[in-house]
Amino acid sequence: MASPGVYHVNTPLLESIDMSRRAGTAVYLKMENSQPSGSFKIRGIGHLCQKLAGPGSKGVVCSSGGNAGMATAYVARKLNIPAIIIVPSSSPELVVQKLRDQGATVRVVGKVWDDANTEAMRLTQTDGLTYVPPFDNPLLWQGHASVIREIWACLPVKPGAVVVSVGGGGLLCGVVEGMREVGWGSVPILAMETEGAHCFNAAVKTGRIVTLPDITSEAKCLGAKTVCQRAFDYSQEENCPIISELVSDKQALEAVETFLDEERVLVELACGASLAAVYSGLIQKLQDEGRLPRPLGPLVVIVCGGSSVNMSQMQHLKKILHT
Ligand code: PLV
Repeated sequence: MASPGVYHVNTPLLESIDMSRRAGTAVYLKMENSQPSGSFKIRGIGHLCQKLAGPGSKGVVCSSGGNAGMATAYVARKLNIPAIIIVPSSSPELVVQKLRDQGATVRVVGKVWDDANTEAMRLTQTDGLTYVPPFDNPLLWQGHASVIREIWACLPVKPGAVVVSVGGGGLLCGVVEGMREVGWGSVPILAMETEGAHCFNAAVKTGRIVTLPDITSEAKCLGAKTVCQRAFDYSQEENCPIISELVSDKQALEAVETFLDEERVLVELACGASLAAVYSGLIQKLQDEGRLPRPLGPLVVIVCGGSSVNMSQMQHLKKILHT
């Protein structure tokens, strides 16, 4: 159970023997999939709602690929206030159903998250609802930073690197802030995206923020067309070692399958992008290129989780991605 007024739980940090063997260093998994709303999002959104949406609030509105919506709906239910969640048509039906089960009103607007967000902003202006952004707000980053404080409290040594998935960059910002807080600011962060949902990588490569023309990845929860300014700013700081890497949807899906097989936990494609850093041999490749040290200290993977997955969704993805 979470403490009163706090919505997230302290999740397990598990050492994985199979992943350690593959990575050539100890791999620790921070199991954010076991948060009440199914992902890390509850950390930042719980914190933001506590500050901005008290019990007297008219309600909250959140634009989401799914998981930010799940966290918002969960917190609103606990606060006893209404929640409207706007998702794009690319979010699978199973997410819409889960959001309704949490008591939220769900509206499907537009093709990708950016479209849904325009509608959420409109409702904030017209209906006086509190806007819950999925990734771009300092209160979210402060909340997400708690994931690093928890890891710091139970990991005996400084990690060699930390692996995170990047959508709009909110988790990345929280991780950077948390790492600085605990004195791990020099530890490399491996920022993972899928090809076709690679707004952070595109910005890093181009040297400025760019807006992707479309989201072509199936990892819809990584599907923001533009990364948030702060995440890009961190990538430009000399003392902030962020390595931006991409995997294909196929690699992310294979990672989800291997993780299910070996660790007995089902996560969505957005999380598979991080897991693929280990399963696709990327860690060794970065070591070969001199971008990560060899030997490498313990590798911490934030298992960000996600609710957009079940066995039939897996079968659907296997079919369209030909795995
Ligand atoms: N998902 C957001 C943004 O979608 C959402 O609305 O749920 N891993 C999982 C399982 C996620 O759901 C997300 C974000 C991320 C990673 C990436 O986090 P971010 O957006 O803070 O970089 C469009």
